[in-house]
Amino acid sequence: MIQTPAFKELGRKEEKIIMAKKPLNIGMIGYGFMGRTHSNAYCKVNNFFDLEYKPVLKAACARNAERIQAFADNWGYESIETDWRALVAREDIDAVDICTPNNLHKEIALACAEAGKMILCEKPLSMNAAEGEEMCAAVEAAGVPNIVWYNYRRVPAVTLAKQLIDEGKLGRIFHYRAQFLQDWTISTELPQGGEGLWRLDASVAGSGVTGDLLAHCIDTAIWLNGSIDSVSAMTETFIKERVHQDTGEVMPVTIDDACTFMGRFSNGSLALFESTRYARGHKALYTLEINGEKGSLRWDLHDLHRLEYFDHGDAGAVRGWKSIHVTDSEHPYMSNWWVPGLQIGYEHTFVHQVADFLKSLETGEPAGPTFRDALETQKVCDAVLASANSSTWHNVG
Ligand code: SOE
Repeated sequence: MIQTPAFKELGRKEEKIIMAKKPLNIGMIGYGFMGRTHSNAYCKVNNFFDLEYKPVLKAACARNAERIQAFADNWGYESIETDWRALVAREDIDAVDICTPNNLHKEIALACAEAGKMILCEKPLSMNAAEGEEMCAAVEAAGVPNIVWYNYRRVPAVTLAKQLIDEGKLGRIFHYRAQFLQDWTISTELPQGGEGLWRLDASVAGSGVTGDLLAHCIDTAIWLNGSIDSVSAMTETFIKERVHQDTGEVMPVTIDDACTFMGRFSNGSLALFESTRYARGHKALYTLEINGEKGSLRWDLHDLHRLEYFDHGDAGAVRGWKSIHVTDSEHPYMSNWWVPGLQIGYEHTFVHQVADFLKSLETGEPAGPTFRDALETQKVCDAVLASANSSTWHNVG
């Protein structure tokens, strides 16, 4: 263990706050984009949410000592490790945040469960459902709190959609439509695999857009509209070969660049989902629309603080789509932030997830999505890929 200067400089004021709360010692494995969003959330959560627990940034871990030290210094982690096994073995770590590429999730999660550590795992849960089953069995046998970072559930507008649906405002649901569109892999010059590009290597990521983007859409959909029973999918790999960063050789691309599927939910409604990294002009356009007997809802990540709502119960002359600016103190999570009318953004969804996770430690009521919830999403992803491979309908399960 190497102590970072940031910890040594910790002011007396912060020490007092830590002592007044129950510390939850975090061990972070990974330092990429998600390592940053999660670290930011741990730092902010107690400033805005009244909770018994306070995350303490105990250790950050990655193989490259210089880079993980820089990451640790930036976020205020007390120490670093260069071997994740050493981090998991440490007695001063309560909860491990798995922010590694997907092919390491299972091994680390199993070790954490065995060591009795809580786990906050980056999405998708695993490479496939078989791995996810093992992970669920391990955390459930060990009885350790666990959660997966499907953050979009906690955009206040999406949480409001959940409330409206649960209140029966849409009535019987007929259609659920979702898209996640990006355009960052269109260039044929882009290599695959290795640092920063492991999402393009199926042996590390498990799949392409299905596990990376559609998984978000599926998690939200199951949460809002219940389970998906069967799917019919197609995938495409538009660029068939790319240089692999690790070997320098041109190799076949084995991920799905685009995936579209239709399906049936258990409640009888129809699903239509699309994700791609080839939608020129779109960077992270996650949209969803739900149509019910009494009303419809529509949400768009590029305008994330708005929820569009059509209420068929409105008087005919004024009936129409309304755009709810989800910034009022009565809206989900918003009373913890600024004053009505002032919006929040992407990073706050991670703060909400940490807040809910810490609350769940107080109440003993698990915060979702647990590993078991995320396994449902994994099963749908598996069925989607199997369906695309066989060009036939597949049941989920
Ligand atoms: C991929 O580009 C990515 O960063 C995903 O991995 C995230 O889960 C998604 O939220 C944004 O896009």
